[in-house]
This record gives sequence, C-alpha cells and structure tokens, in this order.
Amino acid sequence: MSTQDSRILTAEHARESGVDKPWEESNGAWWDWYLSLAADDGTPQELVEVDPPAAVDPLPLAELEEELRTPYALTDAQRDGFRRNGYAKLQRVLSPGALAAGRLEVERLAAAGDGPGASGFLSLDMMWQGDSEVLRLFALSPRLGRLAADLLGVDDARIYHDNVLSKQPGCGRTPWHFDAHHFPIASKDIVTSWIPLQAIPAPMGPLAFAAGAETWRVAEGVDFDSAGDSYDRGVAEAFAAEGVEVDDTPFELGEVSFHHAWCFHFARGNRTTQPRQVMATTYFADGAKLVDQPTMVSGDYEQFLPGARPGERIDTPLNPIVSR
Ligand SMILES: O=C(O)CCC(=O)C(=O)O
Repeated sequence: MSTQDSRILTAEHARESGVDKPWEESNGAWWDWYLSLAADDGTPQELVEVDPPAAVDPLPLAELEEELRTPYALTDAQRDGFRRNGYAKLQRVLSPGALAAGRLEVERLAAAGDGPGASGFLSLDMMWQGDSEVLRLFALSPRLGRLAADLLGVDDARIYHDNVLSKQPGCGRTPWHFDAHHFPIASKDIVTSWIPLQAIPAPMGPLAFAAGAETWRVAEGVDFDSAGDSYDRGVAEAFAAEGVEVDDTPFELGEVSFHHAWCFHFARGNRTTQPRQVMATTYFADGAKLVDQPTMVSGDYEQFLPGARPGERIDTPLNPIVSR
C-alpha cells in the first residue's frame, strides 16, 4: 500500500474540507492558522513562575561539530519501541553545552525577526540556510540524521526542513495532528526530531504522543476542519473512547524525541513565564517522491523542496543526505 493510498486527507477529503488549494501566505501565518484549530482545554490562564535555564557555557563550534557528528548508541529496545509506538524519547542525546549553543542562537534569531504572530507561536524555518553556523550544524547533524534513518530502518535520510519552534508564555495548545497530513512527501518513512533547548516541565507543554504505530487508524473517521476546533476535539474523543495511551511526560535536559509522520501528537499551552524553545528537524528516506497533488495543509512547501516535481523523486540541493 503506498502512503498516498492510505493518506487520511485524500483528494476527495481535501476538497470537502476546503483545503484543496496551495497555501499562499507565510510559514508564520500557517502556524497562526494551525494553532487556531486547537480546542481550549480549560487549563488555568495564570502562568507558573519557572527559572530560566541554568547558565551553561556554550560549546565552541569545533566541539559542537564533533558532538553532532558522533553517533548516538541507539539500543535495540529504543528502535523496537519506536517501531511499536511510532515515537521514541531518547535521553542524553545532546549535552548541556550543545543545547546552550543552540539556545543562544535561537534567542538571537528570534530577537532579530518580527516576533511571534497572534498565536504567540514563533516558527523560523530553514535556519540552516541562514547565517547561523550553529543551526546549520544542528540541522545537518549526522548524529541526529543517523538516528532518524536507524529509527525508520532505512539506509539513508534526507533533511526536509528544520524549524525553530518558540512557544511564548501564555501561548495555547498545539492541536492533535499527525504530520503526514501536511507533508507533501509520498512515503511512510518520514520522521521529525524534536529537540528541547531547555528541560520542559509539564506546565510548559511538552510534545505529547499517542502511543501505537497503528493508532492513527482510530482517528481515521474524524473529518479535518480547516476553520474550527472540531478536528482537535474529535481526535481527543476518539482516543479517549478507545483508551489510547497518551505520553505527555516532561522532557529532561538533553532528551530528544523522534515521532513518525503517522504518529498523532499535540502539546498543551505554555503556562510558564519562560518561552519553550525547541528545534525540530524533519527527515525522509532517500528515494522518496513528492506527492502528485500538494494542498494548503502542506504550507509553503516549495521553499523546502525547490524544483521538486509532483510525482518525482526528491533530490534538490536543499535536501541533502544527513545520515552520514
Ligand atoms: O512544538 C509544537 O508545539 C508542535 C510541534 C510539532 O507538531 C512537530 O514538530 O511536529
């Protein structure tokens, strides 16, 4: 079965949902729209006071490069867990010094831009193409790229895009979704690393995952809603009705998650006084093709796959192999 045969957002479904057209605004505007689809879960509005991350010396570039190149010793249990659950949370993937280097850069770039949109969610993508050597090292890291390939069980992984995801204090929920819904790549072998640049306690809104590689089927009957929160609520209700296990545990410093493109996930709002700073990078198996008909749910995908043609193998200069 090809991924496209089994996409929940079929062409017919896309037409019915009103998303059967390309996204014509910025990536920031896309996130504002996407967060507007989240239901209010009644979380109290007061912010919990938390300290900024402890001051740690950022690794110098050469040491950062070495750490991000050195393989992580993935265990069979971690690999099997990813295959079974559709996601894995791996501890001690990155050192405090590497994370401090990433965080400094994210803060510099966030301060230099226009700031978050109305939702309080700031997304900066393709940072590896900018002036930041640090973010380039993270995005093209063979340590992270090899983990992506090994978890997927493929020979090599290419980068789709990187993303800085900065959720400001008071920013609301990220709705339930799965990424295959908005990746215009015709492959089941797509995974995203989610790299917190500080520890993420429960009130800061850690990324939360619905366990089970086939759990997406539970939400198959829920209609996507491009204008309201009924999809978010419907998925939550379907999971509750089936007793789906949801992992919304905090992230320790250094912990990195990888979620498969079919793994449903969401995040609670950031109810702390500190921004939730994260880098996320999406990878796909070498050899994958662009779908025949990308829709607006894929956002401004052409900036990530410039020149890739519908139905053809993706091999653009912006999608290098990063697993070696
Ligand atoms: O950071 C978030 O709240 C959402 C991130 C996400 O959905 C993803 O990286 O796939």
